[in-house]
Amino acid sequence: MKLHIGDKTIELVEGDVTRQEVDAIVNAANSRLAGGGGVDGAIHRAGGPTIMLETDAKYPGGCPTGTAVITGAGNLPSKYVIHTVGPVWSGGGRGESELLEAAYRNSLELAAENDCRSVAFPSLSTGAYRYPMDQAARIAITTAIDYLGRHDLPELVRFVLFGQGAYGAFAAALEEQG
Ligand code: AR6
Repeated sequence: MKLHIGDKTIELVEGDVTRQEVDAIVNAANSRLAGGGGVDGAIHRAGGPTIMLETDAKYPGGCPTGTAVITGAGNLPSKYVIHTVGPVWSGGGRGESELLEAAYRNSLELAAENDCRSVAFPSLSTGAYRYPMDQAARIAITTAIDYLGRHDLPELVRFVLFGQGAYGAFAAALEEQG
């Protein structure tokens, strides 16, 4: 499923973010950049040890929730991995929506600064961090639409959703906005 915004595109696919041939893929990391399960585990497994060596060397202080950092992509087909940290869901009253929006926005900004034309995101915060999928999908889609409408890069944002539930939530959010 696709939405065109001028000459920009938002695309939804079901699949594995580590397999995407785009300029940058986004990692759903933790604030210590310590690696973990879910997308983070898959990226470090498929990309190899150079990614963690680079985060350790360049970002020893980690990456606070809502911010993003960039590294090379090791053995992955993309050029870069953008590591961002979404919020842990704790009921919605602790600034979770603003932090999730910031994680998407700062990742898009970092992609643009690094001349990335195409970026693939997983659904941030909706696994181990338990953010409700429907609400997270709406934030992801509205933030991407807003960003693409106001900037030259990236030109393509692809959301790579794991399973039909995630795909359905993002498709509903895209239809709501499209
Ligand atoms: N491709 C696309 N989506 C995936 C993939 C994949 N290969 N693997 C899982 N998902 P999570 P979070 C989906 O837990 O909630 C880690 O341990 C998954 O179904 O990866 O932001 C980190 O180190 C879910 O919908 O990220 C952190 O400690 C979504 O991606 C913590 O988990 C995000 O799930 C971050 O938690």
